[in-house]
Amino acid sequence: MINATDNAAVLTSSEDGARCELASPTAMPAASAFLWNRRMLVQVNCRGFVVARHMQPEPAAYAHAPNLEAKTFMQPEQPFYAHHPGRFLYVKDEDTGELFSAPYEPVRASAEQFCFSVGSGDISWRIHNAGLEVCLTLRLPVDDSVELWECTLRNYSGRPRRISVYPYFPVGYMSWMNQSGEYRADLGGIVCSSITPYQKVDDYFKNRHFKDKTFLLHETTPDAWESVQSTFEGEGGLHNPDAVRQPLLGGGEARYQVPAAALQYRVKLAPDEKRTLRFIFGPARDDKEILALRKRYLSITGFAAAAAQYQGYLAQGRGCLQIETPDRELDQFANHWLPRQVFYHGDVNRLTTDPQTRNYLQDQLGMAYIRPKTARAALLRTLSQQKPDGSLPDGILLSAEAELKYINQVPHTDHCVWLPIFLHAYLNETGDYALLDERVGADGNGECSVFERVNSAMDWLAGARDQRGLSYIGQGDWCDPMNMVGYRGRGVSGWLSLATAYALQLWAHICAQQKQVAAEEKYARIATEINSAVNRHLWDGEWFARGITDEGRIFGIREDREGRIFLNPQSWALLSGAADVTQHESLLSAVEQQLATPYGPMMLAPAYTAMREDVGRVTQKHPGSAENGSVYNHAAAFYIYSLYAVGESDRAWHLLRQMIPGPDRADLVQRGQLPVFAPNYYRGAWHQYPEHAGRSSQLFNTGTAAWIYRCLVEALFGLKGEGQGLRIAPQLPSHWRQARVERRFRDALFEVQFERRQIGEGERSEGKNDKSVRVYVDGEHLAEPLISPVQAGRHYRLRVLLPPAAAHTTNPAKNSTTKSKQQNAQTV
Ligand code: CEZ
Repeated sequence: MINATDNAAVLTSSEDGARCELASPTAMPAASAFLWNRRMLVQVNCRGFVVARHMQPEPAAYAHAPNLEAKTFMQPEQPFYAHHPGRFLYVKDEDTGELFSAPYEPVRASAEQFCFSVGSGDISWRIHNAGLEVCLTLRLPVDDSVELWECTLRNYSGRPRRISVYPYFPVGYMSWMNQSGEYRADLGGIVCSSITPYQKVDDYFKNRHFKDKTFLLHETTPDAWESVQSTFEGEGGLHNPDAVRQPLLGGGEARYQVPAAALQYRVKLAPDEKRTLRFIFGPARDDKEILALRKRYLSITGFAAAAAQYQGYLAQGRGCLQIETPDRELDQFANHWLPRQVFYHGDVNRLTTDPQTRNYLQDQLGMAYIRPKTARAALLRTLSQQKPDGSLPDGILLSAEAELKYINQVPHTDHCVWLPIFLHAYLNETGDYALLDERVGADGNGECSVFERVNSAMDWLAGARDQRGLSYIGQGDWCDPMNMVGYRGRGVSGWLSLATAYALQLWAHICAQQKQVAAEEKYARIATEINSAVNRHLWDGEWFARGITDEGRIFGIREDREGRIFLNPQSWALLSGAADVTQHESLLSAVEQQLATPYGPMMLAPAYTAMREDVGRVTQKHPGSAENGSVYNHAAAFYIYSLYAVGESDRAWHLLRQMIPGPDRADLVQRGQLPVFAPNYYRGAWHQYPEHAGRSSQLFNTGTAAWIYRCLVEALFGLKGEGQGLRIAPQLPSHWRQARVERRFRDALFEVQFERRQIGEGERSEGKNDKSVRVYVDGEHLAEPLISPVQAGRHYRLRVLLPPAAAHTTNPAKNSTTKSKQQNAQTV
């Protein structure tokens, strides 16, 4: 057992930050990492449990639970249980009968050394147990649904060993209609077959091309095998299965029984001898496909080629920023993990076929910094699905067969808002104003330019308001489960009103650049009207309310015992300018007093503890989870972005830093997450349930990634595109003395050295309060901190001198979090 107060590091990272290593399977038992490719996604936890989906074209499992599983989207805080799908390797000493399993489940024998090692392109373990080292590595190829597993055993016990090694890959309850499993010598492994259950004739025609087989193929022929799950497990249970207590697995065939893929290798290892085994595991339609995969991958050269290709794939997602700052953990997160997460979202759209429109546009906003041509195509695709009235559908269909599912069958009112928000980022990053002239056809409303389509989306937004001038919420806005504020058609959203004002302002700005003066004036005027309406109806004295229900009740206000203050209206009031300077001060302090936690700001507080039928499903979620008062990182990212927008650099930095787990042990253990992605939330309800606050959802699907990347590029380091140039307006935290950054921008490279001027330097000539940033390009001082035009292919060397920090400035994050984190430390 590892204790949270133990000083030994639970987590280490490689020098360059590209690997993150966890030294215990129990300190953070749900800690996970993920790999994906264009066809599949695997989330692997440190103990060996796995959630995997492949696309056919809808997401489907190929290793199942032992009971009938409901089809659902990726869920937060996935519970694990003994028979949860996973990938395991039992190791038995033939002489002593001693048994352990790698990585940790199902035997749970404590190892002399445990290391869960996560790289950008692989997930590995190194286990030392009973004089044996077991290394397991999982990789994916770029373009097939198949897991590539390599297992190396080494005898470091100093004596000859006789062991049996059993890869055990449970396949689970495949189908109530038809399932089986058998060893296939001709294919070289265990193949489990099934028929996806259905009842409607139509479904037969949809399903008949499904990959209903699950295979585990070996490179080296095993000594024995078993494909009946219950025979393998027997009465001993998964932690001590009957089958491994026998000299040899029994070779059983599953005939309408729950199948499993278990192999046995009897191995003799001399001292220091090593043995490597390779396997592939995945779904397939038929034998032919299984054989083809075997041929393509199942060899040392096949694995090596796939690994190299995968690294090439990941290199496309390396992002536009490399940083070297006084904060090593931030560097690692920003250089390796965050752009990887942005690329995952943008390249495969969270492996959905009907991404929510707002998610799609925000994920593609992130892609503007990574691979802008993908972002461009996504905008065109979105507009090609615009409705004749100018509104956008709830999800964007990515293929002809795709259908709107789950939440996309519930009408939400905010989708159009994300168009100018996307365009603002995209146009700044690329300068690709020609996009606005592209012609786009859409069903039922002919062909017109992007510019015209966005105009009509803005007109729709401007029109979808009540007599007070506030935006209708319908069955939800950005907050999906806020479904009952306005379901009777009258309720309005404070957040959406502000977001509409902000979107219209951004669009008015683009209209101005396009010399569309009338449009500019119109949208700017409506934005001002909305800001006034919000002030008139929703300013509660210290902060902005969240909305007004169908019955005319204002909520998110002082009188509310629960859901008293919401974060989103405050952030977007800063962005839209609805908050004047006094309101700005007041709402920041309200947020700090009521929403701050050591893990970031909560999305609302106090969390609801009972259903409010005039607010909706959000109030039914467990207090402190998801939208009901967690540290919902997407909302935290909006807030951080808005703080930067109003120049609150230190506050913004403090919250941005809180989003990354660690580096101190108590914080890592409390969050239970590796700093290899931003999760959609950390548990909130900090005042109600402090012992659970901070716990990560482990869900890496989140709009957070794009926004935080944007904050780093454009705000923290202030290397922001504008018209034909790059503007330099950094907002480094005041305790940083220097930083070094490489920024790729429109095919040019900027090597930037930031240095903070000392107090005294330049004081005489420019006065003590000189807050200006001085920029030198290749040694020459720039009168204005703007490089324009930017020459493609050029390597610019920039020296950026920042104004001196005020004498009292300290590191706010370190000071304010440490105490609370210690109070909150848990022993595990
Ligand atoms: O989904 C996210 C959505 O994908 O919730 C966000 C929303 O802005 C994103 O578009 C805030 O509501 O339906 C539910 O109750 C779920 O909680 C979803 O709202 C949530 C998923 O957990 C994320 O995958």
